[in-house]
Amino acid sequence: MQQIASLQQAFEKYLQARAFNQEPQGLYGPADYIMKSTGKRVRPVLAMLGCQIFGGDLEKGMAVGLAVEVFHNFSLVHDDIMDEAPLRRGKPAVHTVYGLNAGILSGDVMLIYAYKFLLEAGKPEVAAKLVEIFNGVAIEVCEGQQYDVDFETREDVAIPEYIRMIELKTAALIGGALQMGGVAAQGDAESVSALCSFGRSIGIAFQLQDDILDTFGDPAKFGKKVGGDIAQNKKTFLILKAMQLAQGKDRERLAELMSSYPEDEAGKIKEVTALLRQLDIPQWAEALKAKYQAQAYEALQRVKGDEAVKKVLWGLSESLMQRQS
Ligand code: GRG
Repeated sequence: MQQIASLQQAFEKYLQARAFNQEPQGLYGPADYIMKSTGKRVRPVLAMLGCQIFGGDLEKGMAVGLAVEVFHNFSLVHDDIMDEAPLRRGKPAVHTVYGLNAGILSGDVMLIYAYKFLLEAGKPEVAAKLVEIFNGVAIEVCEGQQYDVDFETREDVAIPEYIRMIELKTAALIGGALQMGGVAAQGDAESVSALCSFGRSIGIAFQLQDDILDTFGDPAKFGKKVGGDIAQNKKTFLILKAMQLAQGKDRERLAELMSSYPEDEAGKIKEVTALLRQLDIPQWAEALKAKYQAQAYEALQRVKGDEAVKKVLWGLSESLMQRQS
């Protein structure tokens, strides 16, 4: 999609002029490493489109986008530490290269820079509103992360609880990127709120796709270890639905595997994945994604803004639902 590629390029240029090639290297090196690894830049593009829908200046959308992308990358650094994940975006994770302490401190400074960049996105009254939204989102992301951790050792997680968790952990920031782009452009409150709802629904579907890729993705494309969620006993939708559908011995075996850390991790991943396929879990996950995609479409219809930009946004959301990385 040409429009998206040119927004990504504009953002890369904007980013290069700002973050994080500076001293001391021990602090900024890891931040520079993660920011330069090739993410999809979904959130900055959403912030830019959220701004453009209301006729806002692209520069403001990029400022919001930079804050959001730095925050997102900070959260990835800390998430990989917490999950002991070795890979991110097809490369060794920050803590693998630089160590734990560097990952923690670099992540911390990135969070502070996210605020610094956000304050540059508008005049003081707009910046104050942006910070207020950003604080709400950051708190939600922290809460979602904690639920995610809690769920690893719980055996009674219900699907609506899981959906709420991913809304906090992932969708809040996707909705927030669009909302803050809209606020930077001083869009009308009702439409900005509908845009945020659109982003939240897309964000839930986006995380469901992430869950699908984590188990069924192509290791060469995904950029993270495939099967990581299973290894870690994450109670994703895939597992929760399988626990609902499985019967008898299969159900017992699934529960046993998803509450243990056997030495043969690869064997566990293989066995759980086969059980999920047998229960048609990929189709169930696709159907749930489609439900949130439909909710998103309904919310986008309520946004009063540039129809051409709305079309681009819809195209982007459709391509994200099919993504392989
Ligand atoms: C908010 C203070 C504070 C702390 C953060 C570590 C943590 C608490 C939260 C983790 C949140 C997290 C990592 C959620 C996962 C979101 C997700 C789906 C990431 C993958 O996003 P993509 O596919 O990644 O957009 P790229 O690599 O393209 O940027």
